[in-house]
Amino acid sequence: MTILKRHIAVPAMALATMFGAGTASALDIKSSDVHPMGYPTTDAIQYMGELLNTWTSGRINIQIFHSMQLGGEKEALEQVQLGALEMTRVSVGVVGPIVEEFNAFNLPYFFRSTDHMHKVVDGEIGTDLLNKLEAGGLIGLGYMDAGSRSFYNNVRPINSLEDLSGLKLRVMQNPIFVEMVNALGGNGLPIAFNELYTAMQTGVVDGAENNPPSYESGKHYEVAGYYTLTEHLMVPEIFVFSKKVWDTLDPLDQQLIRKAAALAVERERELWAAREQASLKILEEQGIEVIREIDKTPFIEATEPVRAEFGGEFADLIARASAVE
Ligand code: BDP
Repeated sequence: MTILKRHIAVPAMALATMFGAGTASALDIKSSDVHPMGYPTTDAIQYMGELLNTWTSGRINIQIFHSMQLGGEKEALEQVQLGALEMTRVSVGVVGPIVEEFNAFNLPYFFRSTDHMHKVVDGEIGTDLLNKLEAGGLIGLGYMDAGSRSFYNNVRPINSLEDLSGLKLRVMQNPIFVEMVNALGGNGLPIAFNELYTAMQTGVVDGAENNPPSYESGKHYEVAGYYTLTEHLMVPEIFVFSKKVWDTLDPLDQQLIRKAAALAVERERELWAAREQASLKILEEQGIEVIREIDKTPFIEATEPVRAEFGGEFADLIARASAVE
C-alpha cells in the first residue's frame, strides 16, 4: 500500500504540470493475459493502469482481458502486431519465433540464477532485444519474473531423467521447447496454454512443465499430480505494446506508459517471490507430493545439444549473456 501511494503521489504532481494542458486524447488500453486476476502479472498490469489513470486524471486506462478470455499467447501477439489489441503480457517463450535472439532466454539451464537473469534482462542485452521487437510490430515494455519451470505429469513421479522417457509433454509454442523435451527422452508437443488442461484431462498429453504458480493457479495438479522441481527453464515474462497504436500516441503519453511499465515490473517482482512460496504451500495442502531433491546433472547434459543447436545461431549474444556476473 505504501509503495502504491508513493509512486502514485510523487509523479502525479510533476506530471500534472507536464500534462496540465490536457490536449492529448483519451486512451483505453486493452491488455490480455492468460492468467486470472490475483496472479502477479495481472496484478502488476492492474497497478500500471491505476498509475496511468491517476497521473492523467482518468484519461488513460487499462482494461485487462484476463483468464485466457482472448485465447492463447500466440494469438494475442498477433492481435497486438495488427493493432487490434494494444497490449499483452506473454512468456518470452512465444516471442522467440518473432525475434529469434529471444531464444537465448529460452535455452534450458541457461541462466545461472534469478540474479543472473535479472542482470541480463535489465541490462544492455535485455534492452537491445526489446528494441529488436519494433521490427516485428511490437514495443517491448519490460520483463517480469516467472521463476523456473519444472515437469509434471499423471503417469509416474519423476525421480531421474529415465522417468521422463516416452512421456508426452506439452510445451509452449516454440520449436526449441519441443527439441528440449525430445532431448530429455520425452515427446514434446506444442499446445496453447488455454488448451492444456483439457489436453491433459483427455490424455492428449501426459503432462507439461511450468512454474509452481502456473501449475497451481491453472489447477493442473488436478489432472497431473506428479511434480518434480527439475527447474530446466527460467523464461521471463514480457509485456509488449502494439507499435501500430504506439506510433499514433503523443510522445508524452509514450513516456508515461514507459514509466508506469517500469513500476509495474518492480511490483510484479515483489509479488512473484511470495506467490511462488504460497503456491508450493497450496500444492502440498492439496496432497501433491512435490519432489524437490533431484540430481539435475543428467538433465543439463542431455540438453547440451539443444543449447548447441539453437544457441549456435547467436553465439555472441550467448557469450555476452554468460559473461554477465
Ligand atoms: C506461464 C506463463 C504464461 C505462459 C504459460 C505457458 O506465465 O505466460 O502462457 O506459462 O506455459 O508460466 O504457456
